[in-house]
Amino acid sequence: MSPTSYQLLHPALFFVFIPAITPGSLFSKSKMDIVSLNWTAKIKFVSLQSKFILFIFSMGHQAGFVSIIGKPNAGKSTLMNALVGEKMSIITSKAQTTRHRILGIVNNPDYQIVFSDTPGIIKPHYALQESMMHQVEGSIVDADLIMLMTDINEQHDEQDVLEKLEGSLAPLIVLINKIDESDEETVMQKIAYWQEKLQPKAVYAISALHLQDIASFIDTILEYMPEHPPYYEKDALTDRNDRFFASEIIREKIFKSYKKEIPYSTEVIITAFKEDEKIYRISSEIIVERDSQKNILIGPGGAMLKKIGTYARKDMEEFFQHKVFLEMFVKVIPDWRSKKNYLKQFGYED
Ligand SMILES: Nc1nc2c(ncn2[C@@H]2O[C@H](COP(=O)(O)OP(=O)(O)OP(=O)(O)O)[C@@H](O)[C@H]2O)c(=O)[nH]1
Ligand SMILES: [Mg+2]
Repeated sequence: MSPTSYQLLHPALFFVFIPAITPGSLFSKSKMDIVSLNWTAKIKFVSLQSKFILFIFSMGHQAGFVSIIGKPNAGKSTLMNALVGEKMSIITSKAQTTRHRILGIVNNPDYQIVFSDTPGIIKPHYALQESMMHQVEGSIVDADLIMLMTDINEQHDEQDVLEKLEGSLAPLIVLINKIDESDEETVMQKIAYWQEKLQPKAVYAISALHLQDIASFIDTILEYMPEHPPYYEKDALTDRNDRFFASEIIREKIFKSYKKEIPYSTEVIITAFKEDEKIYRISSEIIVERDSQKNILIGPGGAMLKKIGTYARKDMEEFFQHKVFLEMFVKVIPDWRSKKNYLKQFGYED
């Protein structure tokens, strides 16, 4: 989110605009003078006040955006979940699991760090992947700090990732992930490689899956966070709603239960989400591209779909801490991944 859009959301706005509309209420002595100011002067007055109030709000408080980028399957979502301490993003062993930029927010009385988990960087082949790459680009533009995550087993073919970083002025940290699958010598070689290749602010070798010292990780990130008031409410964990998480939970089960083609041809839409006191009633549509995929997804006598439904419902009950009744329907929309009108309808930006 850009600082401009922040100003539209932040409660400080009310403090700024109320005196702007009725300046006399704050400055009774010079009421006549202020009322007679022309509009240009008023705007300048508001702008100065707004800067002053933002300054007061930000004193001693740090806030900023941290973008986690990298190739598919590097472990970006695993890291964000570990840092936020909640399962914000779904994780599977398949590449291109994450399709949206998802914010995970870490709050403390003195700071607010807004992490962006992003889709893995690839060369896009269809409109869905183009939208995924636009989301990565947006997160780079917004970033106060970029964390480039790379898998230690990767063979240095990260050209697509490096191209995305061209022109970015944000400080860069490189994270070499999955060191639990490697040895010390390789780790040292990779650290030297990235240090020389990008001259980042720092290179860290980590295992996102077994992240030990989250507090010192956060301290490191704070070195790059500017003084700024919080961008979101201090109890916010994410920008996404319950419908989004419900659809992601179903998508995760599909990614885990089927081989190559089905997961990538599938989208999940939540068509109804009714929060009754005793039970959440959730209806969903699973979209595939062809009849043959629909048959595979449903399985003989509906067995596969039933399995996915049970598996997803249990996870939802844990996530929402509420009983869930889940309905699933499978629908075919030929080539939906290449059709911009459907992508927009499914929540993918241009
Ligand atoms: N051994 C090991 N596996 C890891 C580590 N971090 C993540 N993984 C595994 O790597 C796979 C991919 O992890 P994700 O967090 O989904 O990766 P991602 O970068 O978000 O992937 P995309 O969303 O596809 O771009 C999963 O099977 C994780 O369990 C790690 O530190 N060590
Ligand atoms: Mg991911």
